Amino acid sequence: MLDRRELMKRAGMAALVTGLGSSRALALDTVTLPFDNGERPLVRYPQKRPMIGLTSRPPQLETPFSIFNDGPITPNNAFFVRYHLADIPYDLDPDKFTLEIKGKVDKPLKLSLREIKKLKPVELVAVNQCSGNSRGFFSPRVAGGQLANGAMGNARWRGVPLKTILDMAGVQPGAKQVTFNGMDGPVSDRTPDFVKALDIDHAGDGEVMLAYGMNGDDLPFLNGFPLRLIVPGYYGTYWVKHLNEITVIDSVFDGFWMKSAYRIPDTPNNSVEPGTAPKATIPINRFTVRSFITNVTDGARLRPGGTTLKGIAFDGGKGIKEVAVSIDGGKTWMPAKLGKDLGKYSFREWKLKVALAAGAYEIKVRATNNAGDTQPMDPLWNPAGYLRNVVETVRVTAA
Ligand SMILES: Nc1nc2c(c(=O)[nH]1)N[C@H]1C(S)=C(S)[C@@H](COP(=O)(O)O)O[C@H]1N2
Ligand SMILES: [Mo]
Repeated sequence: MLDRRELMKRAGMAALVTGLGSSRALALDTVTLPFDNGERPLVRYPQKRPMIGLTSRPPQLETPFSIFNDGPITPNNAFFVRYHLADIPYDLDPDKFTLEIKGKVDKPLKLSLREIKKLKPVELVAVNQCSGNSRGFFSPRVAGGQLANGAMGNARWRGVPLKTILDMAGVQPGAKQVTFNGMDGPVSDRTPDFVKALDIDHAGDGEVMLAYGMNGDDLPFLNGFPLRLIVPGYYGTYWVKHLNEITVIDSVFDGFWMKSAYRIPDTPNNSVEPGTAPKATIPINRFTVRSFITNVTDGARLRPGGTTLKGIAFDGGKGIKEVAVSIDGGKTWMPAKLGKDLGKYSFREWKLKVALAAGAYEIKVRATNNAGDTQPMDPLWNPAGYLRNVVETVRVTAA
């Protein structure tokens, strides 16, 4: 017998499938992102509030930036969506879903969602950020999705450590990497399937996680229902959605999405002279340090007097040590007050009260992590438009 909760879940899923599969997303309005050709439709998808639409097949949705001012956790219905391949498993049945673990293991496994949920759960707050977040601001411009700053989000993930499952399967000596494949696929067989890999030690570090829960709910379909990989501190490209196949291998994986795509220059700060190509590249890995002002937008007019500036900062997992704010274009800096620590992989809120006499201000924010890494005053450049972390500026007038 199905209980009420289970029935409701299935009805919800069915509605979701029809919504996504047959009708097209509803365009509501448009927004203009602050760079050339920045006009975007605001679109509606099941389980999502109006989002900034980048592409529709597959759906790619950016979070409207104002959401980041509401709190350090990004709501599920506002969390960005990124896909590469248009064949998305809209009709997947969570009761039939299985995760396969195979390759260089003693005991290949096939686990149902129910079996995975019976294993001891862990929870972790972590930022997911697309490698190309903020790519639209690159100058000179680069090819790829022209995103503003909304291809990131912070959630409380619930699931099981990947280590638990690797230990159950028994990794064999000589294992080098683990590959991850999800249920989505290419529509043409000339497009390589989306498969990502992590080194065996990283995969088994106890932090990399198989998540089925997000902010106290199931994962939204478009964020990888029913199971996705969480790679804390690492760019979203590794966070494989609709994950159903894990393979332990004894070589370095050479699939397209590791060997050719998602590479950064192998230089000291992973940047090159604008407009040039790097001699050597490595796979993209941890986030650079970033910080944003969330409660004042560029071009805003404020009342003279006291104003509390507020925002968020994050990094690739050392944790944020300090956030400094300048209201004079970077000449002098004041330390901001950090908000509650939700863990070293989370957004960290900051705020600072400043006094603004009538006049024009160039407000900047710069974070430093516990390893001493900080943000450059001038943007760094790489041909794929990754890793953007220049000190952000908003210009306001008090009048
Ligand atoms: N199965 C699958 N997983 C995927 C992708 C994909 O195309 N297919 N894209 C990756 C990339 S590049 C990013 S940035 C994140 C985005 O996660 P989200 O859509 O939940 O925000 O998913 C990752 N996982
Ligand atoms: Mo991404």
